[in-house]
Amino acid sequence: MAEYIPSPTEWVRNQVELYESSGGTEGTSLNGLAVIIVTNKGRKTGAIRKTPLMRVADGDNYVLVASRGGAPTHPVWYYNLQADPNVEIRDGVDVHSMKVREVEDSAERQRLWDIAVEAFPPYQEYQDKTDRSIPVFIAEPAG
Ligand code: F42
Repeated sequence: MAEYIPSPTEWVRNQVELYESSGGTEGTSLNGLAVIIVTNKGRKTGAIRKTPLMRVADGDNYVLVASRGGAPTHPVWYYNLQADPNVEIRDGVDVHSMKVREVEDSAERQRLWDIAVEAFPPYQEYQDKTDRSIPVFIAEPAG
């Protein structure tokens, strides 16, 4: 069983800890907006990594936005998902096995981007402040 390595960012690590230790009944939001936790595999360490993201649902799918607050570089979990698309998504008390793919088609990306900005308007501000094209993944049930 791979080991879990917590985020080095304290507020993130603390949110994961509260969310998971409460079985998804606490720590499930940020500024009143729903948060999910994406469990992914470290592409270098093979470790279990847990990444909270804003909850953006598209039917049974989730839209994962690698915004990192509009930083000039991608969050490193982006590379984890590229290396291993098999993730678990905790959405409140529910945990789903899912498979992610980066959205390349521009029409699909625009549709999903609009849904994401509707759910969390700051995404647009983040995109406006960086030349980096913020990657969008769609997570679909692993079937
Ligand atoms: N981040 C977003 O990008 N989008 C969101 O919608 C979002 C919402 C959100 C809500 C609540 C919350 O608490 C946090 C939220 N975040 C959101 C922040 C998000 O959870 C991440 O903290 C942030 O995106 C940065 O991701 P990161 O993967 O770059 O984190 C860094 C700080 C990190 O964990 N670095 C580790 C370290 O030791 O420096 C390494 C992590 C890692 O995965 N290492 C890989 C491995 O093998 O283990 C190697 C990765 C590589 O290739 O280098």
